[in-house]
Amino acid sequence: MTSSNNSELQEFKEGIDPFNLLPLWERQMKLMPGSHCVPAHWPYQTVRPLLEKSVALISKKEADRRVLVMENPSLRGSSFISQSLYAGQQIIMPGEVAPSHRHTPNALRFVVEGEGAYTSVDGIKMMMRPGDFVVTPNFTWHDHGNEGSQAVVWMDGLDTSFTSLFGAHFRENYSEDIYPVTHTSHHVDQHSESLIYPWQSSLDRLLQIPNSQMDPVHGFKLRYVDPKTGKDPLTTIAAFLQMLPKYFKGQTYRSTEHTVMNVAQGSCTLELGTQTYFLDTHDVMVVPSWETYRFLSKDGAVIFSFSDRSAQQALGFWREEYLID
Ligand code: GTQ
Repeated sequence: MTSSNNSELQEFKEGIDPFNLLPLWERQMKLMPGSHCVPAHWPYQTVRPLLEKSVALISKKEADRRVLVMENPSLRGSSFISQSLYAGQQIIMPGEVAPSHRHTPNALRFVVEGEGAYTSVDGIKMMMRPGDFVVTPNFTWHDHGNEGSQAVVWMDGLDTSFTSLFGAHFRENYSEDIYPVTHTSHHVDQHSESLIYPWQSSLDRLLQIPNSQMDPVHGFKLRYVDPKTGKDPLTTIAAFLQMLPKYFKGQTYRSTEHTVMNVAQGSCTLELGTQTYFLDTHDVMVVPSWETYRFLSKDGAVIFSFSDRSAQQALGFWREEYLID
């Protein structure tokens, strides 16, 4: 190609710009896996005192939901922890109520600490305990309350980024604070089935996995499945519980999903790219798409996580790779 051709081409590119056109051939080969968000870590030791402080500064009523949003450092202003996921830490004090509303995004809760709180989904009131995983399917009415004597903290996970992407974010408040309760559940029954996954039974299932089925990357890992549909509990989000045994030294791995981890018990080290993170109990970590990582754990750990794998698999995009160290 001659240089006159090159300058003609340059001129051409500039000439088409006002028509909102651009040459695909300059861009196509640059598309590859990986994401615009970055790995980030929220130690509970940092977050917990700040939640406490927010309690003193704003009432639940004023706040509606008293939540500290965990926003990805490279997506400031978006309120998202990754391009595809939202995560927040919610605190509710004894006697408080978070008023009923509904919205198109799907939501999940993972209870971090405290007893006596409930979440009510379309009138099914479910008492929650630490480690419980609770689902709020899209457009169901939900309010939360704390009838106990302790502060209760849980992590919220939502797929708000999908409703934003599709321009389909609808929300409305219920006419009263509390949606009429039709059923109260202290344990899983036919009403709450597929909405609450209690900690103890999930942990028991995890501990029953034979040693021979330990994964070299993830240790012992289970994916939550909706007992009614056999599918992921949320249309976009998959959720997991995994256990790294003591002295675990994992193999390196990457996948196209964005994962939010919450350490339920114990601690571990996460080597991610060139960085090393020490994840203590209740810490939150976000791992972006296609970042290589591996787990190490001296004392053992149980980790709850959620990711956009459900949406990616439904769309046929999801890929994973076990890397040779
Ligand atoms: O508790 O309903 O963190 O609607 C963000 C949006 C929590 C909730 C969040 C919500 C909620």
